[in-house]
Amino acid sequence: MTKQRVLSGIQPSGKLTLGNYIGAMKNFVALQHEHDCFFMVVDLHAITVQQEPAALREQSEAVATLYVAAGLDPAQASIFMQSHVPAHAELGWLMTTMTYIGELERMTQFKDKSEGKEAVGAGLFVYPSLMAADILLYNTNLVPVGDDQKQHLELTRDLAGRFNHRYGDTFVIPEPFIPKVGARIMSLDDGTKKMSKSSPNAGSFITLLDAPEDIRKKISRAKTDLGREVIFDVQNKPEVSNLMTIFAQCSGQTLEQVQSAYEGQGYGTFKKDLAEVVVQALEPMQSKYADIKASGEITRILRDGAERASAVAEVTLRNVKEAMGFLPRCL
Ligand code: ATP
Ligand code: LTN
Repeated sequence: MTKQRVLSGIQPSGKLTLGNYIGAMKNFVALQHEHDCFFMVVDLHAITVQQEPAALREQSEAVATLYVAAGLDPAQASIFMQSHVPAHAELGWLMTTMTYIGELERMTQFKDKSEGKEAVGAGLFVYPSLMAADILLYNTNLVPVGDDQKQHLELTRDLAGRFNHRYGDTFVIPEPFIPKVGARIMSLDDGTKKMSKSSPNAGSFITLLDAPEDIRKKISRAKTDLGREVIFDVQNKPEVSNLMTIFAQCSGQTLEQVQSAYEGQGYGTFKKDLAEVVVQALEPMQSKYADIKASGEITRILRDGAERASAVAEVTLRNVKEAMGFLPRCL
């Protein structure tokens, strides 16, 4: 059987959170051995919200380094910066012309991120067309993402189908790959909101590089529902259920195992143990992060990754342009 192509990306719009790890990166690592994988740092997406240049540089390098620290092997998976492969911006434009305004207006991420803002950049609006280009450039079969990206994936599938119908079979129709547990880790201060790295309240998320004492502090302050039982019930106990999901994902246990281990015990003991489980889960990643950073090898990893990615992306882009009727450039 030929290997399936897997592609995904994370924005360098802040420090990566436990939500990014549980919802997406854990699956990147799991998929790399069986599949042909491309994982990028989507810097062109991050600038749809204003970024300070020094912060963008630092965060971009941090995300790439965390990919490797979390267990991605650059020999197995191509790791690269989106902006190092110009085909993304170019196909992004072509896909924007294939997208209807009504489709973009329905995107909940756009509605959430633009809500209450006076000046909203046009890039934030057309962002899903660029994401579609990212995916379609690589003939991607599977896209490992968290639950919040489902709608963007649906649009990508619609755009690929529309293109194929209009210009002939060109794109592979991709499938989302979403974890059964942990696809939507919630904020520590509000069990109805997604944990997000760009939240203004740093107490609402745990970053992958948080120091153990910060992790303990954030978990002890995490909002818990009324009552005292550790029971998984998303409807009535969203905050505790979220903490139980984090526990299960960081310890490798099932939700049932977590629930029965804490039967009859209060939130206090549970939260204390949860903090230790999270600290232990992140410790190997944090020490590997420090080693990779000190070695300076990320530059080479990104250069190799961009080379492998460009080789695939340029072929697709050439086929797309030919199908659309662009005059070929003969050298
Ligand atoms: P931002 O807050 O800047 O929008 P984000 O934290 O939502 O960023 P992204 O870069 O948009 O992160 O997402 C990277 C990947 O992590 C995506 O696959 C996304 O679905 C996943 N992800 C993000 N937040 C969560 C979460 N809270 N739970 C599960 N998966 C998540
Ligand atoms: N939209 C995604 C990031 C993203 C992505 C992609 C994910 C951009 N391009 C391609 C998967 C495949 C997000 O906000 N998390």
